[in-house]
Amino acid sequence: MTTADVLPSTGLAQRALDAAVEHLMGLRSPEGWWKGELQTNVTMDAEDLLLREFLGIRDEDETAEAARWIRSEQRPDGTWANFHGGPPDLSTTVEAYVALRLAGDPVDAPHMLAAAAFVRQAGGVEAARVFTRIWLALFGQWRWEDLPVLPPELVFLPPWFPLNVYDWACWARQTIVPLTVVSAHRPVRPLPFDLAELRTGRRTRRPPRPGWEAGFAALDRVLHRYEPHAVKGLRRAALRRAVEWVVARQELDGSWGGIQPPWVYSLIALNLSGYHVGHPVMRKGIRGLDRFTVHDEKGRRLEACQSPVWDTALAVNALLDAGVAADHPAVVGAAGWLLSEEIRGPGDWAVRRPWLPPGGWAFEFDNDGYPDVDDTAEVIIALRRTGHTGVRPAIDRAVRWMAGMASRDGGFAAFDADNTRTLCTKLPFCDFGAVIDPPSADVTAHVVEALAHEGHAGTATVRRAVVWLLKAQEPDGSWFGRWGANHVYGTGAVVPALVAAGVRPESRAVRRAVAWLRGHQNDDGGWGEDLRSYTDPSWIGRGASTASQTAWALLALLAAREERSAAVHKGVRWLVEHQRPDGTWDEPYFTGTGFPGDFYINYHLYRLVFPISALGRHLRALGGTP
Ligand code: R01
Repeated sequence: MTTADVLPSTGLAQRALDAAVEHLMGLRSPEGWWKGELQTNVTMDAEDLLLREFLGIRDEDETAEAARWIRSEQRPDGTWANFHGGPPDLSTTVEAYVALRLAGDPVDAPHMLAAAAFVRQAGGVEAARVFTRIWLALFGQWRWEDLPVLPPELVFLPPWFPLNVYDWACWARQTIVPLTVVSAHRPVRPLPFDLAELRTGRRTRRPPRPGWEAGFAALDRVLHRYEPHAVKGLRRAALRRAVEWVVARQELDGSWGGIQPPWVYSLIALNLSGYHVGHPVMRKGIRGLDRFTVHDEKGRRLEACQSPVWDTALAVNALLDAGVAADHPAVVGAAGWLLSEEIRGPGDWAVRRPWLPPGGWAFEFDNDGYPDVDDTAEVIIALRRTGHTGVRPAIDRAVRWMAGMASRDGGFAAFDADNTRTLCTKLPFCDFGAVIDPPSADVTAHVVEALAHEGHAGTATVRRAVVWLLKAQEPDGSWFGRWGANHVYGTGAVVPALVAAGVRPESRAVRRAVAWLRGHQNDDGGWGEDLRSYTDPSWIGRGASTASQTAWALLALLAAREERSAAVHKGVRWLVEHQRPDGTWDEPYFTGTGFPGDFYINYHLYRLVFPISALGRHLRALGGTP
């Protein structure tokens, strides 16, 4: 087959690009930012109802709307998954079922019988994750005695002591501190019904592995015996300190960390600590949830988090890749808005980097205590490319902050430096999600790309990061994707970064990556990687083609100077042929990763911004426009 056989005329690619750009322009907010929905799973919606029930503020209309959404996500077998097309998830199904019971769905309705049957067959609530059983304990449906102990005295451990709160990833830290308060109170606010139909009476959890896990299991038994006798003065002081820690971290929008788990557990912890629902802190927290609520024809649902800074940076980069002029009002408006979002104050990151002046950007509208390296890198790239005057001081502060966030091994993580204490992962409490924030290839790649654009390719920071990336390359030539699915995302991030830093497209590392991408292109010309690849290696690089993953593969191949290859032309053709008449793409599959194995995200803008970047760079490489 010759290249000409698979070459979609550049005219078709250009038309697809123009339509996509027009669609993206139409999604711009009046303030200049972009924000696509951040879709996750129904635990968000179930827990929202449970939170409101616990606080005594649950509203029947809200409940009915949330229940409508939850029912619409149930599959024919009665189960719920954590991502589109995913396997049934026990904990998610338990939580969705409890929420529907709260909404009044009868236990003998077919959809409820099917859900309960699956729960029992999968081991019952006894086998559900710790978070799910905490929700049940709040309502007297699980014994607090049968949950791992998490003492609030944790907040007294100094930052050098193992398992102190700064050893935890920021998202876990902000979740755990309020939960220590909640579990010290052991509250029970009964439900008007029982959940006997979800129990098996069996203990099905795997016994702790010898070593740390077994040690912690023994420690947990000791703590359980200590709990009723907790030294009163110490316990009171610990609770006071934990509550102060939580209150000090509420954001302007009422959230905690801009993410749902710390938010709901902080509201519960404060309520148990004497904060009435009418207290200003509580009111702001509860009202803030409204801004994270989406209403449409399928009902009412909550975003786990919001991504305006991330989406705006990606949108600006996409528009510039498409050849939109830097003085276009959309680019000017976005740059101005991004500048207004710069973080100038301290945050928890300073515990590990106390000498480092602040700077950078967070992912959300309001998460001023938690700028992240990934967003900072993408915003630096976007602002620099606008060439606007006035962006320089913010970029300079961001570059200094970001470079200072290198971990000891030379790689970069999302929120903290040297957050690598694997001991945290061994606690019986930690059966869900990532609880530490070690360096990853995708974040390190974004930093390398940003610093290379800034002319820092020769600095020790970038050289060490490049070495880190080269060492992290998998034997098959790909890179693991921590925050996007999966090796296609990692490889799509690393190859452009290496080339930007001066690694030659002909180098062995880049050639091996190109070979991996070629070897995993689908017959239809696209790329896709199923989220099951995180738990089952046979899925690595395999899955139904999606627009965002096809674009990531193309971005790597284009950086590797493969613009005239059959692989690129077939990939471009996939994008052209699968575009909707309105200029965007359908993408039911989730391609974003919150926590490998446990928590996934469908970023609704990914299907649009990444194809725009890929088509734009493709056309530029072929020497047409722009
Ligand atoms: C969660 C949870 O809901 C959640 C929500 C969002 C994130 C973290 C970082 C970034 C930024 C984006 C989203 N970038 C590093 C990535 C860019 C692509 C993480 C988690 C669920 C359960 C628990 C998130 Br426990 C805690 C949080």
